[in-house]
Amino acid sequence: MSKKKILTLPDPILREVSEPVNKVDKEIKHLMDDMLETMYAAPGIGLAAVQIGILKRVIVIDLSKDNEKKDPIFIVNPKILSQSKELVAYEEGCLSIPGFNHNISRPDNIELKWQDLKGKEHEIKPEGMLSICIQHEIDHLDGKLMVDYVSALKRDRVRKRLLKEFKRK
Ligand code: GNR
Ligand code: NI
Repeated sequence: MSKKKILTLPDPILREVSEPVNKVDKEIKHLMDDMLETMYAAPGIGLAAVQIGILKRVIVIDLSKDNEKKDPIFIVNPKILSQSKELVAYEEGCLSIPGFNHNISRPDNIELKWQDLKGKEHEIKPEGMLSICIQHEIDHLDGKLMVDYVSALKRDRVRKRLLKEFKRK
């Protein structure tokens, strides 16, 4: 396993649409190991492959608390099958937009299918934080970011701040 650099706005790679995975092979498992290590080190509760520069539809999530046993979830090729009209708001953060936290409204209930590490298909109705986190990560796979949900004013403000930091690197 190795820790990778997390890309931040305005890196244009974050706006690309990720490609489906054909086969969950060794390379994908290796990628997921790197993603998990990078996410734990950040620390974060979810990470999409694009955030370390790999344009594949792969997500890792771990919602376990600090004092609990680690409980990673590996998600390949997620597809939302249905979503409720009712929305729920939650204050989200994103490792690719450091220092920006915002209340984001998303469908309260979704139905989703995905493949696990063995390529086996699952269908679930995630609830609560898991649902929010999966939707946040699927947005990454489609090149979408939290800033797309906020007012133009707030978006400009964070864009300017991050552009300055980006240029300094
Ligand atoms: O670590 C993260 N926390 C978080 C909090 C609320 C909603 C979504 C998230 S995901 C985020 C990590 C990240 O940027 N994943 O893409
Ligand atoms: Ni994010």
